[in-house]
Amino acid sequence: MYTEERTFVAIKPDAVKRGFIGEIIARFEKRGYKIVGMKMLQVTEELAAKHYAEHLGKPFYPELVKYITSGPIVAMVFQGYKAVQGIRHVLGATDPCEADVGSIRADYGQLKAYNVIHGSDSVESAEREINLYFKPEELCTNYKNMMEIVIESVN
Ligand code: IDP
Ligand code: MG
Repeated sequence: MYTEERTFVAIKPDAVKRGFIGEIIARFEKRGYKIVGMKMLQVTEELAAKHYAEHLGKPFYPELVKYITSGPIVAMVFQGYKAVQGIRHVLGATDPCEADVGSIRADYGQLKAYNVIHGSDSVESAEREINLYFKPEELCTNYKNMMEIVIESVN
């Protein structure tokens, strides 16, 4: 009845350096998404090239690779009902100037080139990105989060 999806989210290096890891994760937790994977890592140029392969050749590509490799990121997998679409909405539009007020990119960002956070744009992209950043054994589903408990309690 409630079909759950998984999506990949990365807190980008600018937000890590500015000290917003906790605030950003709290927004997803409050909404009820279940964290099934989380780690801090330094993205290599090789990993950046795989992650952003669709943008190779675009004018902003060199700056994008420089940005995502400029310091550690926090990589996460969230699970929940319509998680891909719902999390993209919490992120806001790619350009913080166009993002809805209250979204992460609007609240923490200013420039399209340094837009704070990444989230998968489809279920297919999510699967590809999760597999790029996580091994299957790094994903934990063997606990219930508050949203699952709420849904169970009313069914
Ligand atoms: P998305 O992150 O909202 O899915 P994409 O179009 O997939 O947006 O672009 C990937 C990332 O590349 C963006 O999050 C942003 O960091 C960067 N980017 C996209 N378009 C531009 C641009 O026009 N100038 C500079 N950076 C850009
Ligand atoms: Mg994208």
